[in-house]
Amino acid sequence: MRHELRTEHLSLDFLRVCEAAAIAAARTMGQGDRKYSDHVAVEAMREVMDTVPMCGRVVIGEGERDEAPMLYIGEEVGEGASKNSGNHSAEIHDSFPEVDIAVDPLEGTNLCAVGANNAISVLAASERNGLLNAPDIYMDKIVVGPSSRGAIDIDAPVKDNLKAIARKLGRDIEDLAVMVLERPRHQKLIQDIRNAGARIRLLGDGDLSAGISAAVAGTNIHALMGIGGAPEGVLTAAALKCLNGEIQARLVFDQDRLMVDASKVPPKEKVINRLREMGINDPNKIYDTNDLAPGKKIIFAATGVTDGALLRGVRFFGAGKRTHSLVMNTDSRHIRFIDTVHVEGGPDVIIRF
Ligand code: VTB
Repeated sequence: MRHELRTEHLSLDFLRVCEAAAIAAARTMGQGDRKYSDHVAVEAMREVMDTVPMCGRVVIGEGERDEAPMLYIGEEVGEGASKNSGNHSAEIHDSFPEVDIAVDPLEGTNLCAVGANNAISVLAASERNGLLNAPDIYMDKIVVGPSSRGAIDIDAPVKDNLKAIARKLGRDIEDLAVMVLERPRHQKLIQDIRNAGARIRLLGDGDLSAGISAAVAGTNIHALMGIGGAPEGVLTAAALKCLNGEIQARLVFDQDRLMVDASKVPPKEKVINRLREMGINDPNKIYDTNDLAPGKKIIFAATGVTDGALLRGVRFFGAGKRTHSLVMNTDSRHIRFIDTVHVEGGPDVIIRF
């Protein structure tokens, strides 16, 4: 009989998966080779993933099967992935829970390559169909924490949203700090935020960790606004479900609006056809947290690669390494910040507090 997904049980398995990816990526920090950093994170994540007792299916991964050798969309992962390999009987395989997986083994490849803050390894999981199979295109997002839930509207003027957030937080607009990816496409957004009087933290990369920070009080970040990746939007939504935050989002495929290299954005008609194939009939739909992560049982795990607002980066020392992670799920009211010492040496190794 197939077991149902027990989030508490699998959470620590997914922690191991993120830790492995973060350690591998952190080893390459500052080497200036973002592709290599990503590659080692993917390999490490993939390897540990197969030790997780589940029948996993990648819904957000490294790309389509023909462009990604590992963690491609549709790839089956976990101990139950292949009935013919491994040491388990078919009966045991069938008992593993069915899990959908969204991964970003190295969110912020550039950040890792230059040793900048906020690179993380991330994984979200849910029961089948609990995470939107979002295309790898751009997405406009606005993310806020629990206090500002219900106050934002992605179609409203920036100033109105900031006013509403400030009111909910019991402060002035001038006291807000908004995170925005530093990109030419955000020139107007940045100007609008400045005109409204709020403060801004421009990000080189990594709007996923910024979105999580916006949902956690005490980080001194009150919102994330602007256009980043759609897959990152789904992962953010998974985290927000556990943190009671809110995201509103909409896919963006207009080359004029994106102001990125034309090779990065396929023609609009092509994208719309592709979306239709994926079951997305209204390309202008506004997604909320539950549309992006509809799952009833969601697990979210992230490990810091480089230091960040929320998580410390991997530290290496003579006899091992130390990682800092965030692990949470929608079932239990536990938000775990986990500090792990990975001991490598023998019985004389000294463990520091
Ligand atoms: C976005 C953002 C990510 O890369 O995908 C961005 O969501 C890519 O945007 O967090 P550009 O094409 O404009 O560079 C990240 O910042 C890092 O992967």
